[in-house]
Amino acid sequence: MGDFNTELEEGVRSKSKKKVKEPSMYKVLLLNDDYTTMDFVVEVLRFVFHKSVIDATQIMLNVHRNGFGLCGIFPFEVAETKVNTVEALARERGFPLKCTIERE
Ligand code: TYC
Repeated sequence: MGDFNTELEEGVRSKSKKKVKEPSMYKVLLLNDDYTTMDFVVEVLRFVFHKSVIDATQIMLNVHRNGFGLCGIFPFEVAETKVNTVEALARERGFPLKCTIERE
């Protein structure tokens, strides 16, 4: 029964459909500091956020000039994992680089 759209199920499905919400999405923002190197920030944007060199450089400069910049928008757990990965990589290299999560 499950996958077939019988008349009986259709009623049930349309009623329950309204309750199913898309997961909330979260922005991952990178924060500026005076110590992390520009090269390291570009590497992080390339490897953690899969940005091209051109996009990664643009985002890094945006953060450097404006204090913060958008790396991407993800479901909460993905956003949280990316923040943890960025901060762990930065710690390993002795950089104070920080990210935050903001609900979209
Ligand atoms: N402001 C840093 C510097 O001048 C570069 C930098 C850019 C640091 C972006 C963090 O998220 C950042 N070396």
